Amino acid sequence: MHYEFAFYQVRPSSTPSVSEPFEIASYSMAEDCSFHLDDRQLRYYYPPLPHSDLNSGYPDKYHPPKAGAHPISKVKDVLDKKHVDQKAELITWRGLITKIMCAPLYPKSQWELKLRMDAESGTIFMEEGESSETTYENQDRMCYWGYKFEVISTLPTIWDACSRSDIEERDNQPVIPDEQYCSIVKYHIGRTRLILAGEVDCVWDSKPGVTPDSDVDSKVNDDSLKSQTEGQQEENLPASKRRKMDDDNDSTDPSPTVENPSPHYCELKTSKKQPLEHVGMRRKLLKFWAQSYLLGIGTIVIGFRNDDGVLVEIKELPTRQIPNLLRPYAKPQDWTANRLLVVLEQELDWLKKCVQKHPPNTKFTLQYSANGKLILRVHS
Ligand code: UBG
Ligand code: MG
Ligand code: MG
Repeated sequence: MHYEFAFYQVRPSSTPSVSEPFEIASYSMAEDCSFHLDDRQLRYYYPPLPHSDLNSGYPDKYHPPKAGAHPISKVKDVLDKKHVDQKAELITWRGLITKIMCAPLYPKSQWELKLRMDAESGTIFMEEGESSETTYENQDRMCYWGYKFEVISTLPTIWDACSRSDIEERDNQPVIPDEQYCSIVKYHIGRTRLILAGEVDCVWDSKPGVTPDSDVDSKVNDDSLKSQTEGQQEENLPASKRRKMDDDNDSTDPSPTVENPSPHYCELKTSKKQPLEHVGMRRKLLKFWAQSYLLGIGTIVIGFRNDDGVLVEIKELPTRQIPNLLRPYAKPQDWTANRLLVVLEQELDWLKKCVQKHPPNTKFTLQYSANGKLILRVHS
């Protein structure tokens, strides 16, 4: 049995109401793939040297990603450990909602996601299914360029607290994509209440509530999810972090009294520079916008490179400006930010309606395979 959602059948509609994504928790993942309930992997933006060569250190200093797609149960574990309220209709990775939202932009792509509704909470969990990502020529090196840009554009703490070598030796640092800092946000898109988790490359200025001292403390304390009990974890945390966890204990909804860090975050991207008249460039910028918009990230920094992987320009853009930037170039048939949001609202409504027709814990796969349709397959 299956259900279909066709993009060409999406009814024109006004842009859905979307609340501000509010961070309810954050965590770090270390190179050994252990999860930590702190900000040890949080990085700070500081522009790289102009004309940096993104090939530098390849392959000697490259530790290629080995974690694989992360199960969504990791996010549930973090929220459980932090005693954060998990009331939501859908809990998933930000990257998967980006995939669903941007599917009409990439009619030739193919992917598969797995869904299941939890019997107790009624929440739908969605995670990566069978990967059918096709590889392309030079892919490993081009992925490296992206990761390398992140290393040469960030610092381990705010600039004031950095040593001269922290700043000047960035080009000699190893490139370890499995080290990640992740933010978990809660908000609604149209009629759907979501919790999304995603990787955040760095903060643009500073993260509210994190001082250089508390940052250093958290790097010393090891409150790994893997190796410690919850009580031990809280004891090990610096006072500033314990207070934050107590706040989380009490929260049923994001607290309006704590400043939301999300708008302070910054996404780093690399791209070959092409004019905005070029449809591929407009599509890419729209995908950059969607990925950051979904996690409430305030700024996107794009390192434009030439064909040889040398930076030619760095562009710092407020996320919300990207749709305006694209507007003068849009052709009538183009998908726009607003149209993608309309599609996403209806996709989410459709998904919820279909899943709720079946008993909890029924397994589903959501497939996209180059036919302008999403297909939700029901497995008994
Ligand atoms: P997205 O999709 O918004 O991407 C955010 C960032 O996650 C990207 O930054 C990449 O740095 C990383 N990422 C996304 N997709 C992949 C990928 N296919 N391979 C490697 N990195 C990726 N994360 C790891 O840390 N190590 C892995 O080995 C790894 N393998 C993955 C394999 C597959 C098939 C998929 C679908 C994802 C994989 N991921 C891996 C990503 C994680 O499962 C998870 O999605 C991520 O931790 C955070 O989720 P989102 O932020 O929602 O992911 O966009 O600047 O290139 P950038
Ligand atoms: Mg990244
Ligand atoms: Mg990035």
